[in-house]
Amino acid sequence: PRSVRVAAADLGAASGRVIVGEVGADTLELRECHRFPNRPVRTAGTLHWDILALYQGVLDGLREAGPVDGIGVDSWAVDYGLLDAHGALLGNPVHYRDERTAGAKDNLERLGARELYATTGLQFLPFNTIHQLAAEPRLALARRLLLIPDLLAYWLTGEQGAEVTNASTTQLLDVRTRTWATELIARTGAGAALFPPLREPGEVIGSTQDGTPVIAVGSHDTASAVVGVPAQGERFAYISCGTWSLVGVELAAPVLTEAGRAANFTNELGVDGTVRYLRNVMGLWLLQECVREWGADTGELLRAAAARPRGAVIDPDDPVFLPPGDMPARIVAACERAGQPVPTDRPGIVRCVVDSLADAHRRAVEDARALSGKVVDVVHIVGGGARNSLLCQLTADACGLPVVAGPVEATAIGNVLVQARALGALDGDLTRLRDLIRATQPVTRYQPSA
Ligand code: LRH
Repeated sequence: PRSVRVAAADLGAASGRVIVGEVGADTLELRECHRFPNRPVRTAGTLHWDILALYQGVLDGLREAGPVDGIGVDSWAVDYGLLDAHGALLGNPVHYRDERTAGAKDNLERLGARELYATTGLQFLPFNTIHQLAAEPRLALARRLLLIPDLLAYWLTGEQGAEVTNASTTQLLDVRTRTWATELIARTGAGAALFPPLREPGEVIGSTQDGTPVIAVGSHDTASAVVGVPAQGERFAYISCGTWSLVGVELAAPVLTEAGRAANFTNELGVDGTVRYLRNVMGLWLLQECVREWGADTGELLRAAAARPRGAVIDPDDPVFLPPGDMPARIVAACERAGQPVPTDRPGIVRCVVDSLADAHRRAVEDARALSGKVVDVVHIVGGGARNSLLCQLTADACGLPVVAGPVEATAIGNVLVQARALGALDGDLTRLRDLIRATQPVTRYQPSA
């Protein structure tokens, strides 16, 4: 097997990056070429993604990367661009945190919550694509819907398609067959032709103008992050911890039980035919929004919070925390509503956020074990949250399990490795890819304190 050099474009809710990975049979080296902010823009009351700025950021990063053997794109899930009959974009993609999905619960009841779960296996989140489409004024003008990474791949190659791991987050996919749920799509009023042919990670999408192949990866960032978990064996849970904490286990087949639906557990599709059985926990969004409001330094806040005792604990998954803005005040109000001691300063609020997240991590890990029957001996934390030593230690304590933290760039690593395998630099299954990550990337271990 030869070694390859590939570029991973990874767009998160807070920032985007292009990372070059050099991969051989026993080597994995990463270099960040470019990082750029992702700043949503509100116009005429609607919150949008600045998609052209993000695409420009990807192009700048690819230029910086120089010649590569492949390019892979991943991003956050559920959001999309609509194209007209000429393939032109119909307006800026709307942000999943926009309030247009206020009627999502009604839409869920209209479609039948149980039936929807039986087909799609997806937890209720108000911003699932299926609910966004119910509030989509441009639908009648649209000929194609492309999810964000598919839209960027289309601009790079001219080819339209839907990568399956991300398509599974639309709630319009049949989780058992990994194909579009055509009957369900018909019931939403959207035409079947809106949805392009599906592709699996590892397929070549097309090539850029200069002839570089663009390769489908787990284009849902969380799918790539789970590939990037440096686990040994099967008995692990993962927390992909960034703006969201995605907490769950990897399974060979979906779990479509009523208990799982009631616990709001989701069956998202993973790379190599796997299922990501997980729950969305609100994640570092709570902290990011406090930091944005205060204009403060995250590291200093966390050090100050670590010196405080455990105080107020709230439910971080309360939908009141979903929209942007005014986060410290909303956290204080939640403490009051819950009859908790009310934090009076910034370190107190941060401590409350971190304790609340650690508890939510524990609930999700316990539910994942109980609902799937999977044995869990260790919890892996990957993504930006792996840097947050207070959160990692409190999660180990809450779960009563060792936590292995890192890599921070697990998503880009998953993206890089799926490309490298498709190009022939590696062979084997996810275990083989994870062995390589374990052999090359440092991690930090946290033991639960008694
Ligand atoms: C994390 C993520 C998550 C989705 C959310 C919309 O970036 O992709 O898995 O639920 O964004």
